[in-house]
Amino acid sequence: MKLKATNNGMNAGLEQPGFHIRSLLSFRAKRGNPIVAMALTLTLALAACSQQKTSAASSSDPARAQTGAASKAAPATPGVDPSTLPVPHVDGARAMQYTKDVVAFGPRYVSSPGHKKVEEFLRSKLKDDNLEEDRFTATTPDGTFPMTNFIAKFPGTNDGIIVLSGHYDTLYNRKDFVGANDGGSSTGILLALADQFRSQMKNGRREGYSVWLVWFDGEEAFQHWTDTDSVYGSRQLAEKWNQDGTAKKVKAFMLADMIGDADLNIERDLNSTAWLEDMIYRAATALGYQSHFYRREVGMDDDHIPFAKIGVPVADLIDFDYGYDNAFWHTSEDTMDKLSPKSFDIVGNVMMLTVEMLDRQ
Ligand code: 1BN
Ligand code: ZN
Repeated sequence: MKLKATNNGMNAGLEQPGFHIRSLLSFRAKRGNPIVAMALTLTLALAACSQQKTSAASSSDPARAQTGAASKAAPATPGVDPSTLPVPHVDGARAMQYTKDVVAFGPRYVSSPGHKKVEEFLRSKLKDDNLEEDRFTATTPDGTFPMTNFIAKFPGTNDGIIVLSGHYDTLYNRKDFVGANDGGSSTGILLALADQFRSQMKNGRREGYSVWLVWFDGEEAFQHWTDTDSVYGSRQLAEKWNQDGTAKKVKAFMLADMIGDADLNIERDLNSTAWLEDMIYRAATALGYQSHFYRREVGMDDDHIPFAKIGVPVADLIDFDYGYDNAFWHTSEDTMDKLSPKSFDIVGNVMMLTVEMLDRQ
């Protein structure tokens, strides 16, 4: 069963490059309208129902077809029951502190002093890990710039790689924008996840797949979000991994973006791979966090798309309803006071449990 949302013009202001909203009813439910409250009940029931759909059933969606992510078959083995796995304990307060440290550097746009400081910060926090710096030069509408993706590698006993990622840059030349949620929260949660994977290492390996944590540079557009002015770091790395054969080894790619919002609602992204999104929902449900997941269906354009285009299974964990009508997004209001350690707990633990599920596929 699927909720059919019609666009009657009420959400017209939300339509923008990179973002396409599908579930109007569930979106409007946040606003406290009584009709919408009824719709919410219906939406939640329908959403729960839709979770049982197979990935094949939802792969007819044209939004999925555009990335090719839908064509990637789900793993052949039956899914592991997440309730049989140990409960993960990602430290949300620590993730929040990392985010606060990063935000204190000020704006982190490419070429800014804050950008250099966050790069130094990543080097210092990851100094004991196998850290690779993927340096490249990006051509943007404002000229060419050096950029760097950071990759912390935690080798595993299984043959294959799970990528967990986010971005650390902020909007170009915006001196009033510190991106606590947008760019800050992804940096912080990945550092807290690094703490977890570091503690799992025995004789230089973790039990399971290799986990690679990636902090992308240049996610934000320099002028206006287009295919050529956005996601510079992920486009560069996807191309590199496609060329050198790494992409074929990637079992799953998860992106965390804007996950610190105290009012956490992770979208179901129609541009992500259905079986991986389903697996994430099963992990969230096992941990009792399902109310924070998939109230809306959206089509997101973000750092996962370059990997979807080369056939890697991807999932974007993003809350794109940040403040009333997403009012804090890309504004000077994107500050630490809007975030909660609980949201970092939720997303961190769900990502961790999903990794453990993938390990056992
Ligand atoms: C997310 C956070 N994005 C940028 N900062 C991606 C995006 C781009 C989302 C355009 C919607 C529209
Ligand atoms: Zn942004």
